[in-house]
Amino acid sequence: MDLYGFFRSSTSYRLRIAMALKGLDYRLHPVSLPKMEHRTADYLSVNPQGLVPALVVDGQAFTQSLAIIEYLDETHPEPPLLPADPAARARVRAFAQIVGCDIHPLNNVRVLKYLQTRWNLSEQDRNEWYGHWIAAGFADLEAHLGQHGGGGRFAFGDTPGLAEICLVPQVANAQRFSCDLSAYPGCLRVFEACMALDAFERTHPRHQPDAT
Ligand SMILES: N[C@@H](CCC(=O)N[C@@H](CS)C(=O)NCC(=O)O)C(=O)O
Repeated sequence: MDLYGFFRSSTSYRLRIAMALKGLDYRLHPVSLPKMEHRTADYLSVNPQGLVPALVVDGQAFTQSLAIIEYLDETHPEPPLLPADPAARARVRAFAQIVGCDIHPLNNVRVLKYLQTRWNLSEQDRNEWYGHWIAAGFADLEAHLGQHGGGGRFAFGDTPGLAEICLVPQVANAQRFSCDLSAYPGCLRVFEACMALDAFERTHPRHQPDAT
């Protein structure tokens, strides 16, 4: 398999964790976002959306991290990334989608850039925007954990899966922007439990070959 990603991209980190949990190897093709390599003709031929990550399996390109992760879960079912019970699956997916649909798109590189270039936001204003959506999103994650979490070692039980795959990169990203996450102790507890595992630690941006 060929993984196209960027070390600092949280959606690429999601995919790295999922593949590590499943013990899947891949050839890495670094795509630098600062160098705009995601907009080159070469990369657009892999993912016409011009976003990372993308995964190529036997010549077929897959895009959108959550879709790729569910594809991998279906083609390599062990260990499962979602619980067997449909209601429990819906809770895990809802948690993952708070990150994937409600937090990440508002703070993506192209959105932050647009705010700065089109609307002349200063770096301080941009960081305030970022921090605002982190605070709103993490309050929602914390509430969801409180209502449905169940008190296991991880977010929804004693094994990590899709929820942690989405949470950990978002925490790592918020830390890079120096956001104070102390108001979300449930999320931090799950984050710490994950970072004690090799699959989350060795896939962290700081250990990637393209890290600068
Ligand atoms: N919903 C997509 C989002 C992908 C995405 O936006 N990736 C970011 C990096 S985390 C990116 O490529 N950003 C480039 C840009 O904003 O120009 C997914 O989950 O794969």
